[in-house]
Amino acid sequence: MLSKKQKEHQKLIVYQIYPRSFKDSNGDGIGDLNGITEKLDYLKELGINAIWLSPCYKSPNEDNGYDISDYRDIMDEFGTLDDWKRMIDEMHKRGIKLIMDLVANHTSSEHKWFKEARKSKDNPYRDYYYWADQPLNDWQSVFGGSAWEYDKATDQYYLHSFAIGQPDLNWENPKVREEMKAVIDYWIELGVDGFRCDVLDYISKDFKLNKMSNGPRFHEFVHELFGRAETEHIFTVGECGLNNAEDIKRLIGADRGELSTVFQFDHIDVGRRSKFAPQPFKLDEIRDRLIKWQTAFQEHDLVGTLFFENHDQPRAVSRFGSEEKRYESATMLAAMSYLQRGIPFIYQGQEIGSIDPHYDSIDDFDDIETVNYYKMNPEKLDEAELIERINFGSRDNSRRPMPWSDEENGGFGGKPWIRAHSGYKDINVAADMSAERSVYKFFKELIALRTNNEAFTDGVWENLTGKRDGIYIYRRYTDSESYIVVCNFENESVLDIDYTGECVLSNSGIREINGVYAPYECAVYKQNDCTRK
Ligand code: TEU
Ligand code: CA
Repeated sequence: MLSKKQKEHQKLIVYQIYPRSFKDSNGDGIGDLNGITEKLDYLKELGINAIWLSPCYKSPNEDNGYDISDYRDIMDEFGTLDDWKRMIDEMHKRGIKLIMDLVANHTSSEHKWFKEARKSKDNPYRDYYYWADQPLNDWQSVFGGSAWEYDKATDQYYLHSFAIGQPDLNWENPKVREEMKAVIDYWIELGVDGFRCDVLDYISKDFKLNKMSNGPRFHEFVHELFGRAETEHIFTVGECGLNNAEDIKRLIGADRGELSTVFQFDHIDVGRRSKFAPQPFKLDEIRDRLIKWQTAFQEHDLVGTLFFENHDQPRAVSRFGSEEKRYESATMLAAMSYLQRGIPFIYQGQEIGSIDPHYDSIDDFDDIETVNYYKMNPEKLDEAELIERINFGSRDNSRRPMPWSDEENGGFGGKPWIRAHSGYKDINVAADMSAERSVYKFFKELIALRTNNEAFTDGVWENLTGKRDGIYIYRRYTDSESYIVVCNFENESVLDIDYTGECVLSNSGIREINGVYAPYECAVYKQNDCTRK
């Protein structure tokens, strides 16, 4: 049985905003908080009820806000704390919750703690970070190169799991944990409803077993942060690379006082053993992993997350669907994912079926991981091939300014901080909303279907796929309602699917019930037989 809280969480429909690229309200080319406030009616209309806002704190932007120099204030380009207060107020007025990004593993090297720490070995802030005379191991930074950076002032190395400008906090130091609790409480005081916790499993390292994340004190630290009266009502989702149901249960089990849920990447890691190099894969493999985790979470009374995209990932249509059959695959992927058991997360632009853009020059990219990869060129590729790889794997794929219309720069605002999406004239909010086959409209219908029927929020999930390739069929049901979701995720027709009933959602107009599914066709049927197993 799920707890009351877990049941509430299953009703969330979260929309992720990458603020730099969402809406520029004052024409300086950078998305901002007032821009978000302007667009709340658009989001309300879509049907979402929570927003995860990627970091909006003060930052030198080496990693676009994931390098924080002041946890308690707003980045200048994004506005002021007053703008933020107005924004959250307007969200709450519309019944939309705000989930802030909590980057607890590292600060910016421009944070006052680090500026102090690097001054001298006996500085009171020294132990807020990891220092050593020599690199303690051969750990590699996620963005390339050694994770240990030499710092001249004190002739020692410091640890950074990500960019050089993102030194890792030393969570073994109780003062660091106190600081982070105070940060959490500061935002709770100001009314936030939750936190998405960036690379949370990195906060405990295992120097003995040589693991950068998920070290021996991980659960203890998370419990210390979120197992408190102050955080009782707060929704938390951890970005954690856990890959086994028992481990996940230890983190998000209802009785643990740790997190509400986690992001796992198993399903989208298919076909991408390396970030920039395409690998052959079959969508059946993704389907099988979805089934595996649906089964495990249900068995263990856990609530998971449902997503294909975020600000680190390519667009799902380009990676898992078909750009030629954009409408069909964008909508099918949405149905396939979001009607399952768990909490849907929609990434900005996904609701209009965005695809990956394309550019010919490195100058049109900004992401630190991409730029590092270009500079290091680890496989010594020629320029053309390197640029192709970057177009394939760059995190900028999903970080282009949100195209609101076909006006200059997609109606985003001023000349954007990063080149506009190469395809904004064709794919933009205004065009999609008024199209006959509108991805937005499908998302809206799908969200309404999910929101208004308990079978999807709280019902049992049952796999009906059988042994066939190319399809995913599942049922969601309670004692009083039952729905069958049929997804053909291949670019081929499939035959002989005999699930029928009243068709309540489909991406092919009104379905004739003939058992044939066109490429990327999906349909949801309401059934009369609701027997709970
Ligand atoms: O990303 C965490 C991360 O570990 C990587 O898995 C991710 O694959 C990375 O983007 C490489 O492509 C989080 C944030 O989501 C990301 O935007 C930040 O850059 C990173 O943490 C550091 O804070
Ligand atoms: Ca702006």
